[in-house]
Amino acid sequence: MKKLILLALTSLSLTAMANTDITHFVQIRFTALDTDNNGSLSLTELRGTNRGWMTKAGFDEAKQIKKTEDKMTQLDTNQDKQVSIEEFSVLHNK
Ligand SMILES: [Ca+2]
Ligand SMILES: [Ca+2]
Repeated sequence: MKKLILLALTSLSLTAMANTDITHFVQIRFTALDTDNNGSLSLTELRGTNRGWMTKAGFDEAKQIKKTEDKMTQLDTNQDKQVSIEEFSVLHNK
């Protein structure tokens, strides 16, 4: 019985987490990618987000770089060649 309550509580708090704070999730993800901790993502740092699935998809090096540059252009709304957390969060707010 105790175990059941605990389980119910756990799933409740998980649901709450998923609903409340996308921003928190973005923050964690952003910080993980921002390897030089300057508060924005460079093309190289952004490439880290894409390398995994692109390699899996069988894209070669040149195609991966091109795709990452496209992504950068798409996200970098103020065109300073850096993706800020605000720009990055657009990805997760769709
Ligand atoms: Ca950075
Ligand atoms: Ca920017």
